Amino acid sequence: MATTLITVAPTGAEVSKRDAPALPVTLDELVVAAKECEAVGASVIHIHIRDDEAKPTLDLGRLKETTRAIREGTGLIVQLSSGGAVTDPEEHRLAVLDAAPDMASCTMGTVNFGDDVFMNRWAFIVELHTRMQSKGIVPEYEIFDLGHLAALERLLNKYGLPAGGHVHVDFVMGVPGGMPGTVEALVACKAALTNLPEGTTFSATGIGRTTLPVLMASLAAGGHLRVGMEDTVTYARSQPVESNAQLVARAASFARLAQRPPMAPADARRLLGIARG
Ligand code: KMH
Ligand code: ZN
Repeated sequence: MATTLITVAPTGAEVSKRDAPALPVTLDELVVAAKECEAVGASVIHIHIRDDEAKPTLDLGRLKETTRAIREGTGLIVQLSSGGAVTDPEEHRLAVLDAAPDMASCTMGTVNFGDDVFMNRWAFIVELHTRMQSKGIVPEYEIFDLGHLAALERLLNKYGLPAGGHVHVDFVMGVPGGMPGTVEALVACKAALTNLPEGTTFSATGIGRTTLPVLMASLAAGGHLRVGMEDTVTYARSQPVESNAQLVARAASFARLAQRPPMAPADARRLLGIARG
């Protein structure tokens, strides 16, 4: 039976603990959230970490400690964010790879990001992709706009397949400045995958109120899912998210209804080409 890869993005770099008290910001909170999310159907965790003041950080020591703790406490695939916060310099974002995660995100182009700019120059993308190839880290290519898929085609044609040989992309939809979180945009992205290697898989996430339409559209289109408090802190109108597991459990229920139940981490490793068992 076909299954659904569910990625949880529990923290992100933008939401503040004050605005969302359930946001996991300490290592202990993150490990608890990871265990709860694994229990209800997640197989990948997309990680941003915070410092002692709950501000986003790319501190390498903390990233290594976090990677170790999630591996000790769960069977989840550890995907570190190389995107960080919009203020993070490129060298710090590249250094994330030195924490030796199973996966790292790799955003395929610059995008307006609310009032900010999330900068991803071509030369930076190439550096990230080729360093991941040499370190055996599997990328998840983050697609904020249709043109990012054309950039990915160019990247793979010029620099070859990623570590593990499998291409997996994540459509991040509904960011103010990126593509909208609509069925039409998702269908356009899916159509553009025909220019990428055969077998390319996709997941999708909708920011804020686009969470549910994007989730349902992705399932209907044969895609996988990403959910979490990085992307939405509202479960329903006037109802704050209680935990990341609440969002994963809802995604898993939709996936079961679609006859594509959650994928086990071991199957996700095989699909994504991750060597570590
Ligand atoms: N926080 C955003 C600026 C990623 O994790 O790779 C970038 C982001 C993408 O979240
Ligand atoms: Zn992220």
